[in-house]
Amino acid sequence: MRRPIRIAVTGAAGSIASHLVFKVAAGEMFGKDQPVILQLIEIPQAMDALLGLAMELEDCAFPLLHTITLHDNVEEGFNNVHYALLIGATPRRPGMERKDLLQQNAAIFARQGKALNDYANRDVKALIVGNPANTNALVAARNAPDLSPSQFTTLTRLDQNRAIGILANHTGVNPKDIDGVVIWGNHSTTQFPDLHQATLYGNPAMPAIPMAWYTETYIPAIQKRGGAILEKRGVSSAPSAAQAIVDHMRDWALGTGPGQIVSMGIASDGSYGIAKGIYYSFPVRCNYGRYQIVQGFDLNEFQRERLKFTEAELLEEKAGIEHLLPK
Ligand code: NAX
Repeated sequence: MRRPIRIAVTGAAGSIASHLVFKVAAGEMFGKDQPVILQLIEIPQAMDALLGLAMELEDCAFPLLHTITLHDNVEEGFNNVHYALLIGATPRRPGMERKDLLQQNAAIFARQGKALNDYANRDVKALIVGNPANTNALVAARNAPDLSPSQFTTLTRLDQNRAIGILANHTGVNPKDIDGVVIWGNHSTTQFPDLHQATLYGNPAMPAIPMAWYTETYIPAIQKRGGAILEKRGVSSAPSAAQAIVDHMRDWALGTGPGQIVSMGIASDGSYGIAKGIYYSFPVRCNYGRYQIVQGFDLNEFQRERLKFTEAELLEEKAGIEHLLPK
């Protein structure tokens, strides 16, 4: 049996984490032979709910669940963690301006970045899910000077899974026979779900898809899917978000399949002309715990415009919290 790995989860009593922790404890994220220690973190007011969740985890008697620890602060909760899933964030409340939301979350993620820097394992891999995820990741990474910006990533796998699921339904192709679907940019309504490199059974997808359906129905449907689910269910996406987090971390830690392309929000290195440093979703492949941007796509005008549009939003978000970033 392997040695247990330590996984921190913030917002652990919230909707997404309440689905996620059972999947992690069942071995869906890191494999059926990898014991896990769950370090669950909440705000002080939610500690009772967190204790209840921990009791349910215990009641599953998962063989891979080595230990559960509960924390009301990240400084303790991040101690020695190998993986950190940063899900908790301040939600947008009625009447709250977007800039207030950015600033309140910047304060939370600055503290979390510092805590990872000071207490986590030196090789920690962090995934930021709490919104605005891409800008929260920038804040966290900039507050962790002893870690590499590449140790921080953001979730666009839910957008990618949505893009594949809806395409599969429309074409009748099984999701496993669809590859090369890319989400570029911000996890927001400006994201660009790109099918230009996508394949169905290994053949280019674009010739099989009417352009009007792609631009007028498909792209907006992916961009606004979160809102559509909220409207129907009255609660925001949680089981699908938990599945996407499992997919993202599993691929990052254990590697993508042969030739497979996935989308991850990562610190831009300037690839495809995107401003360096912002957390932007790119097509990547993962191997041995590292990821690499897939290079060499020959982007047309339509694609380039959309890449720039979502980049502009991220630059604007960054400008809104720039004064809070350490120099
Ligand atoms: P919930 O409101 O159900 O849960 C959030 C939990 O976080 C609460 O229990 C709260 O007490 C806790 N929390 C708040 N601040 C905290 C802090 N500083 N430290 C520790 N815990 C804290 O939200 P849920 O539906 O679980 O969504 C969580 C976040 O994910 C939201 O910000 C949401 O917008 C974001 N999402 C991001 C997605 C992505 O693809 N990047 C998709 C799903 C989701 O919408």
